[in-house]
Order: sequence, then structure tokens, then C-alpha cells
Amino acid sequence: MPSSTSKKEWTIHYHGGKDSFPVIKGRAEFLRLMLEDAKADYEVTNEDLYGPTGMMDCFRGSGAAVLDQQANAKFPNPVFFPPVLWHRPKNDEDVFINQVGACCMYLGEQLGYAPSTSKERALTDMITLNALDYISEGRASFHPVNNTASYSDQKEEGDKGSLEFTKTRMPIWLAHFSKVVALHGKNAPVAGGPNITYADFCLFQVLDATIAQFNNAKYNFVWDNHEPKIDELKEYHKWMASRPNLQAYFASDRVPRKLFVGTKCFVVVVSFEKDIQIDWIVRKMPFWKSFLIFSYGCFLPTLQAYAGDSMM
Ligand SMILES: N[C@@H](CCC(=O)N[C@@H](CS)C(=O)NCC(=O)O)C(=O)O
Repeated sequence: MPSSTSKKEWTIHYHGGKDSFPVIKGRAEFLRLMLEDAKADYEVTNEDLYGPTGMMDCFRGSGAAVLDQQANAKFPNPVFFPPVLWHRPKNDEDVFINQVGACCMYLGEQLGYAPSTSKERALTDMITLNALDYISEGRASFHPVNNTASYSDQKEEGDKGSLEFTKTRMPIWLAHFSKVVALHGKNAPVAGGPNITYADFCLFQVLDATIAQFNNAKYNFVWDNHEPKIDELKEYHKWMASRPNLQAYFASDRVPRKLFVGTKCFVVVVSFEKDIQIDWIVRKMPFWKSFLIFSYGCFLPTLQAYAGDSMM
């Protein structure tokens, strides 16, 4: 029998989770946006994520440990790495899967964001998987030495790699996405069907992550100053962001953005790379500058642990 204590119909298992500090968006955000837009009953948790008895094979430490755990599995089936989506339908068997693309396709079917024809499905899947490849490339640029080590362990190379990414591959990707959006209109579902699909949420999230991660002085405000012009894409991003249920989510305490919920003084995008976070705080909050510098000293170890792992 699966061991999770969750009572919700939907659970996302991801780094950070509901009780940890700071919370992070990462790849869980792709799933979360769809659940929020659909007003589904869900939670995000890091319960049972790590170690030899956790749910993820990638965190068991050795191949032998992976096979060993299978014999007394507490979970419906093996999964590899986060995020994992656990669905407990009322009248059906549990669904327990990883890979953002697979999760989005399943969520699309369950929540009403599925394409309606074979052609639309093919395009929806193509756009979804392209968006996820873009995110993987972005992340890899911060981890050029060791893909599984943290950014803070390879900061010099990661800074160089990510800057290079914004000058080389990013413009090609963003120009491509802009062309894809322009095909059916900047205020319309991207795969050409009558309704929003999971491709729209995936594309929106990669654009949002691009803005959060790269639209700052370190990267020459690459979204604002983008060449060639990607006006269609910028409009599309705004159009998706204006969906009422997403707006409600962005304004809520559920969004993984607030270190201290309830006080406007500490609104920090914790998924930012460390220097950018501090840069942002100091620019936006001059009144609190000296206090924040003190606070920064206190929080530094925690923030460093997450530094640079934001795009996914
Ligand atoms: N292609 C996978 C990538 C999953 C992934 O890289 N997960 C990260 C967190 S966003 C992780 O914790 N990986 C641990 C590992 O690879 O050992 C997906 O889209 O779900």
C-alpha cells in the first residue's frame, strides 16, 4: 500500500516542499500552473523524496540500492527523479509518474487541457517537449562542470556558461517560440486548436523562468532588450499570465516566491541565483538595505544551497 500521508487528490513531490525554507518553483511549477488554473485540490511536498527509503531511484546512491528497494516498494511503481505527480482518483487506481512532459500530458487529459485532434496533439507535444529541452539547456549552462552538482560548486564556469547561453542558444530558441506563437496569433492557444492545452502552460512557464532568471543587469536584461524583436512572444506571455486563476495564484501565498508570507518587505524570488536575489532586494528595497544586509548574512547558507538551481 502506498505510504504517503497526503489526503489530497493531487500531490506534487518536489524539492523544497510545503514545510521547507526557502520554497522553490523549479520544474514543479509546470504542473502547478495547470492545477492552479483548473482549481484542483493539490499540494506540493518533499515528503519521502530522498534517501534509500524515499520514492526516487535517483537518490538511492547506487544501482544495487535501486534494485534492493524494488523488492519492498512502498510506492505504486518506480519513479526516477523529481518532480513526481501522484494522482489519487476517487474511483480508479493511483497514477504515480515522473518526467514533466508525461505529467503535463496526463494533467492535460484529466483537467481539460488536452488537444482535440491528432494533428493538434502532435503539435502540442512538439511544443511541450521543445519548451522542456530549452529549460534543460538553460539549466545545463549553469552546471557546465558537473550537471548533478550545485551551481555554487561551479559558480565561475556557471556564470560564464549562462552568459554565453543568453548570447547564443537563447535568442535562437526565443525567436523560434515567437514564430510558433505568431502562427496562430499571440492571444490564442499555441498549438492552433480552439482551447488552451498543456503546451500553453509549458511555454508560458519557460518564458516566465527566462524573465525571472535572466532579465537583469548580469544578463543585460536579455528579455527586455531582446534582439531580434520577439514582440509576439512577449504579448503571448502577458496573455497567458492574465488568466484569472493564474492571476489569483500569483497574488496568493501559495506561489513559491515569498520568504516571509504576509509582509511586503521581503518579497523575494527565491528561485533566483543568489547574487541576483540580493541585487534585486537592494535595488527594490533601499529603505531596508542595512537590515537586509544583516539578514542576508543570516540566510546565506540556506540561499547558497539553492543557488542557481532555479530554472528547474
Ligand atoms: N527530464 C526530467 C528532468 C528531471 C530533473 O532533472 N529533476 C531534477 C530536479 S528539477 C532533479 O532533482 N534531479 C535529480 C537527479 O537527476 O539526480 C523532467 O523533465 O522531469
